[in-house]
Amino acid sequence: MSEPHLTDGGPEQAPGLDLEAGRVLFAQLCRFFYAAQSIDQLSAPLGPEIAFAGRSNVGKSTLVNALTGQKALARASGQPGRTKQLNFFNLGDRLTLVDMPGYGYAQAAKAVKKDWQGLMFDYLRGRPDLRRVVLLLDARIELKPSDHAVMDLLDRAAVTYQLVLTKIDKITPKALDAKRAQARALARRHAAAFPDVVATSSETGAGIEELRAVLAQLG
Ligand SMILES: Nc1nc2c(ncn2[C@@H]2O[C@H](COP(=O)(O)OP(=O)(O)O)[C@@H](O)[C@H]2O)c(=O)[nH]1
Ligand SMILES: [Mg+2]
Repeated sequence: MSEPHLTDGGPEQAPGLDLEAGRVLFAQLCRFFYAAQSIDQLSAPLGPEIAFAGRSNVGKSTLVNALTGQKALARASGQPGRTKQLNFFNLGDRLTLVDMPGYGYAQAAKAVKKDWQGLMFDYLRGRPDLRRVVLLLDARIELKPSDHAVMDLLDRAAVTYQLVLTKIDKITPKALDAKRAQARALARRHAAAFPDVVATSSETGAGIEELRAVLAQLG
């Protein structure tokens, strides 16, 4: 059987997803409550956490803003590689969203190891309340060695992660089909990867409701 034809990032995996639950969760006030630059600055979790990871400039901060409908919540910038800290946001006392530092600015697996060995790996491994890592991949760009290195690291940390494509407004429906199939195949090859892939655009809103609903199941 061939893949069904898709025209946008939305509805394909919608069956069973409670979009209303996602809407209600993300309609709540979300506020920044602290940043950690080292492991000793981490405070005890308030409850379930979802962390957003991905290469610098992939659209992490923009996605957190789109999900919460708060434009200036997580700082989005055109200048990659700036934030080297974990930023914690409290969503209605139900879910903590964690904006992780971008990796692979230098685009080398080696750089990922160096960046992620300390704080990030400690955080990922030692956080029982971390429900899922949302791993963002730019739909326009081929996977880099740094992406593979992070997926391997997440497998080793045994943290469930979910692949989310970003910036799908920048590609054709046909290219998106191919990218989605590629991401699914990739997820199947990784022990800790969740099988579903969500395709999003913070620009058009495609996939945002779906991702809210997916995350609402975890909080
Ligand atoms: N066209 C388009 N641009 C996006 C999208 N998401 C993010 N961007 C742009 O990509 C750049 C990097 O986004 P940012 O959120 O700062 O990336 P981060 O480094 O991963 O936090 C910014 O210029 C954003 O406006 C999207 O869905 N579509
Ligand atoms: Mg950012």
